[in-house]
Amino acid sequence: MATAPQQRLSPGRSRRPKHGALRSAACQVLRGNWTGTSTVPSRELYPHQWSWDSAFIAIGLRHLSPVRAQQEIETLLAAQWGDGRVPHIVFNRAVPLNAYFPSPDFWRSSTAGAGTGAPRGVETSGVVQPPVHALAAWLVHGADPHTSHRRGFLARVYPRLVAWHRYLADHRDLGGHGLAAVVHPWEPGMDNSPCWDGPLERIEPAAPGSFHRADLVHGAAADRPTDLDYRRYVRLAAEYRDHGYRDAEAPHSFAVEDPGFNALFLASEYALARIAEALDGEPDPHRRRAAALTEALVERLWSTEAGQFLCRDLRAEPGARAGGERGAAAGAEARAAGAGDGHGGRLVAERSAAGLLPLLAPELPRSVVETLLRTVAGDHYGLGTAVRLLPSYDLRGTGFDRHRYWRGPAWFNVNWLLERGLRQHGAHAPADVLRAEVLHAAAASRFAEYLDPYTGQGRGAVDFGWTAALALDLLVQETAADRATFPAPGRASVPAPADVPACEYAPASANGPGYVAS
Ligand code: 2M8
Repeated sequence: MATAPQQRLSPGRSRRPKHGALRSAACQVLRGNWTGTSTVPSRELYPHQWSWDSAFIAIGLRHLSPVRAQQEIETLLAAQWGDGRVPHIVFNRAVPLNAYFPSPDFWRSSTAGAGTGAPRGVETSGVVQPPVHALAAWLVHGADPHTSHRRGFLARVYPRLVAWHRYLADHRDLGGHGLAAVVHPWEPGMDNSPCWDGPLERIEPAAPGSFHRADLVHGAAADRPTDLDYRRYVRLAAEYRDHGYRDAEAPHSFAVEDPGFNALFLASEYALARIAEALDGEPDPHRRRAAALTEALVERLWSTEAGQFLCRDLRAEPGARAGGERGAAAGAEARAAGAGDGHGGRLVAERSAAGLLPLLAPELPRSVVETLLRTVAGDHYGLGTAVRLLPSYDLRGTGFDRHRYWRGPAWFNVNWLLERGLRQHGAHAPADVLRAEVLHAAAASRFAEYLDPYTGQGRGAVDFGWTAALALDLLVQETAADRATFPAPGRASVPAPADVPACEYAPASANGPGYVAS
C-alpha cells in the first residue's frame, strides 16, 4: 500500500471564484429548480422532490429566502407516512410518468403503503434517505428566527422530525444494537457505492426488459449504474412494496448498517436537542440518543485496520468473504476487518467516504478522530495531494471508477459534510482549504452533480440543486466567518456579508405550500 510521498496541491485560495458572480449563479439555479412548493435536484434527470436533496437545498436556500427554505422542508414532511418514515421521493403529479423511473405507478404508495400510513393525497416512493432533516431545520431556523417563530416553523416540524427518528429507531434497528439499517442501495444516498456490490450479489435480479430506465435519456451510460445493478434495485423495491412496505414482514434481503446514514442520524439528533430547547422542551433524551448512536457506531462499525468506519452487512454469514467477488480483492484486510467479530453479519471490506462522515459526531473518541484525519489525507483518499475534493470511494479500491456515480467521483454534499466534520474537531486549516476548493469546483463545473476527482471535470447533471445550495452556504460562511456548529437560538447564524450583492430571488408567496399555511 505504501507509495512515494505525493506533492501537496497548492492551496485553493488563489483559485477562489468571484463571490458576487458565484452567489448570483447559485441563486439562478435555485430559482430555476424551484417548482412552487419545493426544489428539484435537476430539471431533467431528477424532476421530483428528493428527501436528502431537499434538506441540503434548504440549508443553502435559507440565505436567499428563509421562508422558501422552511417550505422546502415542510413540503417534504407533508408527505411523511403514518409510521413516521419520510419517503425518499415525493412525486410531482404534473410531471409525466415516463420522465423518471421508478415512477409512482411502480411504487403505488397510496395503495400498497396504505397499511403503513402512506399519505393519500400524494404519491411517494417507499424507501427513505439519510435523516439530514432535523439538522437542516435547525440551520434554517437560525437564518431568520423571527420569521421562523412567526410561522411556528419549529413547533410544526418538531413532532414530525421526532416521529421520523422514532421510525428509524423502532423499525430499522435490524441489527438490534441501536443503529438504523438501510434496506435498499437508494437509502444511504450513495446508490452505486462498491460497498453494496457484495450484499447485492445475493439478490436475484428482476427480469431483463421488465422495466424501462429513464435515467439513460439524460445521463451517460458510463456514469450511471449498470443494467444488472438496476435489475437488483428493482427486485428489492418490488419485494418491499409487495409486503406493503411493512418492515416487520418484508424479508429485507439487503440490510446494511451504513456509517454515513447513522452519522447524519446522530447529527440530526443533536439538532433535535437544540430545537427542543428552543421550544422550551426537553433536550436531554435527544442528547442521550445521539451519544448512544455514537457509541454504537464505534462499537459496531469502526475498523482500526481500515482507519475508518465500514459498513456492516447484516445478511452476510460471519465467516463469509466480505464484499463478495468484486470486493474480495481486499483479501487479508477483509478478513481482519470483521470475520466473526460477534456483532452479527460482517463488516464490508470497502472504503467509502461514508466511513469518514462520523467526524460529524462531537463526542467521537480523540484517537478515532486523529485516525480519520490521517485517513482523509492518506493514500486511499489523497485529499490535498492526489485530489482536491474528497472522492466518494477509495482511490485504490478495486471498484474505483472515476466517472461512475458514487464509485469514485467527488460529490459536493459529502465534501460539505466533511468540511463541517473537520471544523467540529478543530481542523480549521484543512477545512479552509476544502471550502475554497468546493467553491472553485462548483463555479468551474456549472454546479455539476459530481466531479472526476482527479481532473475536477464535471459529470452528471449541471445546475444541480444541492451543489448550488451548499456552495452558497460555504460562500456565506466564508464571508461571515460564522463557524458555530449549532448557532445559539435566536441569533441569525449567517449575517449577509457586505461584499455579496443582493440576489433578485423571488419572495415566497404569502400562502405557503405544504401541510400548513404561512
Ligand atoms: C441519485 O439517486 C437517484 C435514486 O434515488 C437516481 O439515481 O435516480 C443519488 O445521487 C441520490 O443520492 C440523490 O438523492 C438523487 C437525486 O439527486 O440521485
